[in-house]
Amino acid sequence: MWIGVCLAEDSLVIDDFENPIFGGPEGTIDFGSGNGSEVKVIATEEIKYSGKQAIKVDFKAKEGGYMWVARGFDLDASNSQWLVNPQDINWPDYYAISFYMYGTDSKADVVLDIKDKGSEMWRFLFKDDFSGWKRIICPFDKFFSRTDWQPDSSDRNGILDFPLKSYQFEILPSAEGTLYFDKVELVKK
Ligand SMILES: [Ca+2]
Ligand SMILES: [Ca+2]
Repeated sequence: MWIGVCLAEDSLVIDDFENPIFGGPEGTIDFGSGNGSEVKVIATEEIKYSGKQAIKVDFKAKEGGYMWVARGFDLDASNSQWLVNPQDINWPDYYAISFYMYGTDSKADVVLDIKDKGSEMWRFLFKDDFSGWKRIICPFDKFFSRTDWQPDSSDRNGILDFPLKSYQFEILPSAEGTLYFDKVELVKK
């Protein structure tokens, strides 16, 4: 039977963590920490949302410390690119970036930062206040330019300039535990 309905794709998958996951200069994921905080990232097949695997992030976020888990372009880990080149994305079609997080209801403050074309860092704040997988949708107009830190090369112009270059997850102090992330998408208007 012919069904005359064609559902338009409402999301573009930009990352699914299906490749080997490792850090370092040749890494496929850019992660690190300082001032007493710790973070470790591995791939896991046991808890995943889509495909064969997700990333498992073990962390200790200490007061005064910092940590990050990043994927994208122009990062220190040279093989951490998304599935899609940012230059090939028609950014005006999308209003949000989304991802899946496996929460533990720890009440920890978690952030998604995005780095814009001018290397300005923009932040979206949320809480680990649920258990299991949940899609977190982060509209671009809900991000704010970070005032606590910016890269030296940042244009700091207060404008979210596209194309974006990278995104990163961070867990804010004080918190300790394990979170899983999977399937990062851009969401159509
Ligand atoms: Ca996956
Ligand atoms: Ca900017």
